[in-house]
Amino acid sequence: MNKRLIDWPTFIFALVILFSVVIPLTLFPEAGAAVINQANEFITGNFGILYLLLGLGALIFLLYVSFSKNGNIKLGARNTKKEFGTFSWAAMLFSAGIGSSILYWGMIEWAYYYQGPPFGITPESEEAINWAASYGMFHWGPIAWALYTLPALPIAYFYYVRKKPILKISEASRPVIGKYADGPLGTLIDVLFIFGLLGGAGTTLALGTPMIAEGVNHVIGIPVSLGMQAIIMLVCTAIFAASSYSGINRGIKVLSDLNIWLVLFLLAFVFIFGPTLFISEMTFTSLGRIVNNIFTMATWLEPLASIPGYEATNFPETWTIFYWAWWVVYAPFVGLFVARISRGRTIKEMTLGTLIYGTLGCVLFFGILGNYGLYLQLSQSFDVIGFMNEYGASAAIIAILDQLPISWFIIPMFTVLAIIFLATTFDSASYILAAVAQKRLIGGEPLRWHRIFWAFTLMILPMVLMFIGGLETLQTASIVAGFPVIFIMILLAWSFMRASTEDLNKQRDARKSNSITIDNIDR
Ligand code: NM2
Repeated sequence: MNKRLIDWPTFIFALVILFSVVIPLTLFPEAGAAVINQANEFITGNFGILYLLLGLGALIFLLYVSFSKNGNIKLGARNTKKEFGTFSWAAMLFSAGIGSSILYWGMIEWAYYYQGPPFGITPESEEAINWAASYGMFHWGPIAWALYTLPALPIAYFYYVRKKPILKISEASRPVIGKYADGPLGTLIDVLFIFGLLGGAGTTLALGTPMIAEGVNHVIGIPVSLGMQAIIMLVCTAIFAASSYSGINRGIKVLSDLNIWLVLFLLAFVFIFGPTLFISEMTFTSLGRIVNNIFTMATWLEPLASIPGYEATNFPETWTIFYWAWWVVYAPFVGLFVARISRGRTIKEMTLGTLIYGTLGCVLFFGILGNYGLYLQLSQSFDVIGFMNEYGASAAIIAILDQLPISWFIIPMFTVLAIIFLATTFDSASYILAAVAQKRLIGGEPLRWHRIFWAFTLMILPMVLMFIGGLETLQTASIVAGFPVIFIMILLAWSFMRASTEDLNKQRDARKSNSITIDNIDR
């Protein structure tokens, strides 16, 4: 155990912030929840525009970079082979960035839009149905994936091109903040990122645990209780801690591959045994609707809401802004992780690969799982909405699955899949948290005990909140915890452009004067 490798200021500061949230929330749960809710409303009500600008800006920026000279830069020396084949790469990327929440929202998001559609449309009308089938895909589509991809650029660049064995957000900001990366500003950046990720993980667990609990209840009949949910959290933690401990080339990779195979089976099953024609047509039509309306959806802030007397839907705050905030808190982590697994690819391959595979994966979930539920509702085979409004979303998800043939097999499989999905996000998250709270890596990996430490730390906040009955407060934890991350994102984009353009210019000058060139520019 090499304690000198730990970045103590970052490590301690992050824990201090975590406990300064956990302790007051434990002592004063109601007042704490009220403060958090007010902060959420304040941020989404006043700064929503920042999130939407960031989302759209990130997509445009990435498309620009991919097709510019900077996009041809190879991550590694000219002859470096890709460290992972494309299947494993895409599987790891998807499994890291997407957790159990896609099973939750993929199945049920349409039901919320159907009852509370955007743009002042009448609830449960035909227009509402069309938007209900499209909006989920949009919230998990190219803009969301652009938020994920943006931080990967500077991080991968410094790690493989400038060959710094450090996986830290502060390190990736160095071209802009210079020597301050080593001082308190650098620590602050890393701590804010860690705090954001803990918030994002809280949102994930607050949604995922009750759903897994409903699945377990359905399979073995144990009623959903606090104790049972706590055991579920602990089992999940044990799984992802073990996977993180065994590292990227073993646990994390094996679990990600397994995850993708299982999920492909589930999706294929629902597609074939569900209403295949309806699913295909609705998915295709929704994609067209999104392409047609992407700017409208990506910029809709319901400005009239600030006019007194206007009956606001709050759709942008509740959905698009909340979603972008949630993607943003995860983004530096996914960026760090994507960077770590992308050795041997070019910036363009990494960027377009993430955008395309990520979006496609999410389209499959929403297209197949979501439209299956929608079909049940519209064909009146099962009243999903009625069931959801009475028993809650988690129970409705399991009830939808119960309509499938051999549901005695599908529901346990779905439950196990949710656990694996959660584990494959949290194993990489604890791996990356350990990397960030370390001064440097040994053999490309953070210390093992350190990974385990963060695995359990990820669980502290949700566990505490669950016992004081605040799991709902945590569902929006991403928003407050993630606000500062918006600025870190901008810093990261700037940093990448500055460093890579500087290096490209140096190379061009070196060519002109026939002196040495940089090794890593592939052409
Ligand atoms: N995102 C993709 O809970 C999860 O599935 C992890 C969630 C940010 C909405 C990520």
